[in-house]
Amino acid sequence: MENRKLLSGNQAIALGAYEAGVTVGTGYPGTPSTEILESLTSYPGVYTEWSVNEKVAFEVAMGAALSGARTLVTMKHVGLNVAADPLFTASYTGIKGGLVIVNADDPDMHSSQNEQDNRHYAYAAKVPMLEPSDCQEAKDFTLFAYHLSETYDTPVILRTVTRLSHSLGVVIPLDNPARDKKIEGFKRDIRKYVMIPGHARKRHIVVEERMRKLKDEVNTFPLNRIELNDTSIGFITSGIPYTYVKEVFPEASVLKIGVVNPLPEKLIADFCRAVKKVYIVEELDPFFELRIKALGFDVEGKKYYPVTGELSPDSVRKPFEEKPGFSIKPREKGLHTEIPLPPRPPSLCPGCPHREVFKILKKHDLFVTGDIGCYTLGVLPPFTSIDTCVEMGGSIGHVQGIEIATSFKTGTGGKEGNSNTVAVIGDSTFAHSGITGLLNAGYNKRHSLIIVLDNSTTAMTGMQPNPLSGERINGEKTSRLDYRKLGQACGLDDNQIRIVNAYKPAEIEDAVLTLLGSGKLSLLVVQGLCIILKMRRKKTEKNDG
Ligand SMILES: Cc1ncc(C[n+]2csc(CCOP(=O)(O)OP(=O)(O)O)c2C)c(N)n1
Repeated sequence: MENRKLLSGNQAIALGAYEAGVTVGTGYPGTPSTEILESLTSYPGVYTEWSVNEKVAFEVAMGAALSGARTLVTMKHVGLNVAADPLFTASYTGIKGGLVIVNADDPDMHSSQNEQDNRHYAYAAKVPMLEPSDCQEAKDFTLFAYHLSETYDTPVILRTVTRLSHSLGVVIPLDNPARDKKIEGFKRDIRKYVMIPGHARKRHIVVEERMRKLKDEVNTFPLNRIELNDTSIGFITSGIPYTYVKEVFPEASVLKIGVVNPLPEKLIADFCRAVKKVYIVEELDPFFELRIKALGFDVEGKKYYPVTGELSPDSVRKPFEEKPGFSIKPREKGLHTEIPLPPRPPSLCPGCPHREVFKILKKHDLFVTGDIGCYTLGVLPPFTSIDTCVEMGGSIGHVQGIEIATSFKTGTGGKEGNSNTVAVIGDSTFAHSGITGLLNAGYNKRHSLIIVLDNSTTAMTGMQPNPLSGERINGEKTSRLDYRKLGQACGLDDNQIRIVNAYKPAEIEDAVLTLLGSGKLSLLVVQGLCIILKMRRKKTEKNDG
């Protein structure tokens, strides 16, 4: 009893990683995954870092894994797009120390720009993917993921979703976790680690053999299980939807899938033969449904359930409410459902230092290619001054494309700038993937104005430090990126780089108009500490003093 803990899904994953003997944890913040690495940082004997982006996080974790350390790398679903390049080839090289990637999907887009279903990545990259349903499983599956990773010499993806990452549940920790893995250090093995075509062709065969072997053995893994009850109706499901199915149909038969890739085909066949009518309950894409239909089974799923948004006990119940012919009925609605909450639309904080910039951009009716962060909220009234927002770092590429196309419209064929469009990006996003855009602009002789709204933190995801903060994940002091040197190194003239105080609107306005009017590639950095961080620091100082 005493040993029980109440943990979020994210904290449970961190505990699982600690119990598995992880010594290196990397990641880039992103809701709903952020708290995993923050939690792992509190354990002794573990190195953690916020890397500058997910690709680098993956690479650092992979280097450590190839040296024999057990490693964890965390990111949100769109982060895996950034890290996909190393992921696909890490599947070929294999790992040495266990390498587990936590990928947090966000059905219903609570705080994301899209709703992609990352189960497709596991299939495409040919790596195993596990999906827990509750906090205890989040920990247990993490432990199992390391076993799988080292047994099969492969990276393993652990998929969570917002509902699991952020829900609280009881978790029983191990009494004496064996954190005794010896780290051998890196050993040369060029046929395995240097993926020139001659080596990679052979490694691809290894990958296919590994997946074939796993495909057989996965049928016996305890993570997949048949719960045979009433055989008139059965559900194949996984993750959070499993809990909805159990709540609504406690008497139905269920195949709970814990290993999403590769699928336990024998178990699926056994289940489909044992149960009269099988429904697939899965959020987002018909990932299971298409594969199970391809096995020749007449199952139904997306006929009743949407490919957008989250499911809920109510939405799982709905198609069955008036469906006759089954010996079991959905359980009555509980009291807890459908509590209407008042809408809480987001807005820029009242004291945000960067409100002034948006006022100026609006006043001069400029087009603004935007990026992802708190400042995206500049799209909303009263500012309404963001015109694009697609992905992290995108603003700097978009402004260049607009400049090029516009110059064709005006007849200068890419030779001249565009005086009415600017890019706006935050400091963490600039470090993540904006710098390469700036380098591209310098190299390709562009003329745009790029504005970095620097608040010294990654505010949107909860104040994680970044290369513009001067501190690391554990509070340790470190270097801070020098915008001026960077701008010069990317080909900007020194007088095209201005760094101004966010609380001096006249200076900001002058800089915007002068730099834009110069028709040359320019960098304007507007600096003002995030108001929430400022207040937090004041509070800590007060408490300390
Ligand atoms: C590829 C990717 N990784 C992570 C995220 C999550 N995320 C959204 S905004 C943001 C960074 C915001 O920080 P910053 O650019 O400094 O702007 P601020 O919120 O501080 O204004 C992050 C990490 C994302 N949307 N996409």
